[in-house]
Amino acid sequence: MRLPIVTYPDKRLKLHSSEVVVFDALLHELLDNMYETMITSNGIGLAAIQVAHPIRVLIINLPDEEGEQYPDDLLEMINPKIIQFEGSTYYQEGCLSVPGFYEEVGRYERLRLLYQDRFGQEQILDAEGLLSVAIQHEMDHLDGKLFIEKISYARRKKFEKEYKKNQKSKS
Ligand code: QAP
Ligand code: CO
Repeated sequence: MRLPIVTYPDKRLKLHSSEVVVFDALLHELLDNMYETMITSNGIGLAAIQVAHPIRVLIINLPDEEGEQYPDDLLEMINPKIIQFEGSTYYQEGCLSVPGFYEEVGRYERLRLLYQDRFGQEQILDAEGLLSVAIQHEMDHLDGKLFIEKISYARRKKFEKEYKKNQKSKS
């Protein structure tokens, strides 16, 4: 089932998401619904809070070199924690909760993280490049942060003006 996406400036996006302690069929259903929602919205990453569930769950499905997304490449991360990071990188980010806006954001280049899979099993992962960027973007959602809060003041003001203008022309 496709779920409605919570969009900026909805205050729910500022919520701190809670740790997941129960890894049951309801969690699996949420993960499956998040996947359908992300794919049908042309997304590559989604956090549970973006579909109104304030729990520490995120999914990422990066396209391959040909730009194709495969379900086999889906990463489901529950209660992720960064245990090591190094370097820095800039990437033009977007977000399903801030449709139509893209901006350069600074991130760590490489990460090592711990997380749990849908069955509660502990996993360890080394990530770099786009995967590292996507993980940091989605993990920020778990702490109520959006990528637009990481851009410069001048760009943020420009964003707010343009975004409000677009909202008006839609309604
Ligand atoms: C987060 O972003 C991310 O504005 C995922 O009209 C950001 O899936 C991962 C999207 C940067 C890696 C690097 C945005 C779709 C999707 C839009 C997304 C839009 C339609 C964004
Ligand atoms: Co986002």
